[in-house]
Amino acid sequence: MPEIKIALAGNPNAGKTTLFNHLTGARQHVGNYPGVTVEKKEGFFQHKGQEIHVVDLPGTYSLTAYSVEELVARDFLVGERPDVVVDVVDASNLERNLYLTVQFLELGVPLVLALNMVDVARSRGITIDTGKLSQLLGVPVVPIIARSGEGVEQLMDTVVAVAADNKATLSPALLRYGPDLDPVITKMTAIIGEHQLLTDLYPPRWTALKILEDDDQILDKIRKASPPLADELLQLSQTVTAHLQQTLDVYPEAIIADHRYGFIKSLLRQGVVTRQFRTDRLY
Ligand code: GDP
Ligand code: K
Ligand code: MG
Repeated sequence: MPEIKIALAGNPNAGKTTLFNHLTGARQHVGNYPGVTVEKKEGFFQHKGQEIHVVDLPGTYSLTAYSVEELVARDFLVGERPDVVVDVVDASNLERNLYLTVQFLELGVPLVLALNMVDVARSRGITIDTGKLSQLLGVPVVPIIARSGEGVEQLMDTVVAVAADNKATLSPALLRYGPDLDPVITKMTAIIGEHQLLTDLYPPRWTALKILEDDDQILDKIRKASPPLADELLQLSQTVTAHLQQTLDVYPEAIIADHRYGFIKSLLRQGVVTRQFRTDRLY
């Protein structure tokens, strides 16, 4: 295969840079993303003869338009289309880290989960069933210890396999957002899909969610593409927002976040995580 391009993404302190350094050694270059002062680290390495170009993305907890790091990360993913996104997840903080994972799934990027810091999780008595987690998320999960390099070879075997498999791309996850939002999301998604609004960049359902989250960057792009459709979509968003404000005193963002956490909680409850009581450390 010609060179493949991968991105390391994940929460701050999940171990992205440790993994990046392990992979690239001295073959790395530090610059900035165009127009912003966010550091961009890129590097090259070979895995079993396959040349790989790797970018260490800024750490983020979400993919909103509220911070420059989050904008840089998502613009890179939709603009540069890496062959594989390696989501570096802190195994000792699984629930919080998966909040970003869910958003990658909704964005429909080709994902491999690097379940990092399994040594830390283990020392806290946490065991994670990676097979089960993989099955429930629908993406490969590979346990690693970035600091020692354990598991990194298996991770790269998986990354190369996913890059070779075009089927892995663009099957965005379908989370439910409850009786208030689901109907309007369906309606907006249909309008966006029918008129192919920003569909070269985002899955229609993702764009609909961003409009409901009042995402300035996406709203601007839609206005530029079609002012009448922007009006129509904003109207739908404003109507449901007013209703939610009146009945529950919340904004759609809060409902969306609640449902993402609900999805993760129910997933983790299905036997993914086992906790062992360490009586030796309690007393
Ligand atoms: P980043 O913010 O995602 O780039 O995270 P870093 O690579 O800077 O890692 C954050 C901290 O976690 C550093 O102190 C690393 O040495 C440590 N770290 C990274 N991976 C592991 C691991 O697998 N096990 C342990 N115990 N520590 C790790
Ligand atoms: K850091
Ligand atoms: Mg880092």
